[in-house]
Amino acid sequence: MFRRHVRSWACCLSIGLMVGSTWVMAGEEEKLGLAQTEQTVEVTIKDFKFVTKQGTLRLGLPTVIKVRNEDAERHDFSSVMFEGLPAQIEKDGVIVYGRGLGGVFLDSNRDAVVRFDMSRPGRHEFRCSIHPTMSGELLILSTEAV
Ligand SMILES: [Cu+2]
Repeated sequence: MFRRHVRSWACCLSIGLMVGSTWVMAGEEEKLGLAQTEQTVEVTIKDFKFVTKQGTLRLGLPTVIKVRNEDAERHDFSSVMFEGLPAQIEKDGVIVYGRGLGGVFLDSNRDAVVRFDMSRPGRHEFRCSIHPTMSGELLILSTEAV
């Protein structure tokens, strides 16, 4: 009687685990689906500082950097991370394409969007060329590290 009870409990448990693992697999698929789309970084310039909001950035995926200058002062978002890569910078309704774009100047309360495919993993510094003390960085993971 007791043994039978234990067995049915174990049976329930294994069904629970099966259902659980199916759910996890569905979650993984969803994650892969999301990975196909753009990954976004938000950079806000405030009080002569870069404030960066980034999730996990993966190699080779379309990356969108949204930069906003909330200072009264003019700033610049520049980096060698775009060097040699095709990039697109959108500002004031104008889109500039090119390889070797160095960055973008931003007047007070203006924003810009930079799009590119990151092809080098690691830490990538960006800075303001007008104010050399201003700098920030993005961390790009290689797919193997995830
Ligand atoms: Cu600046």
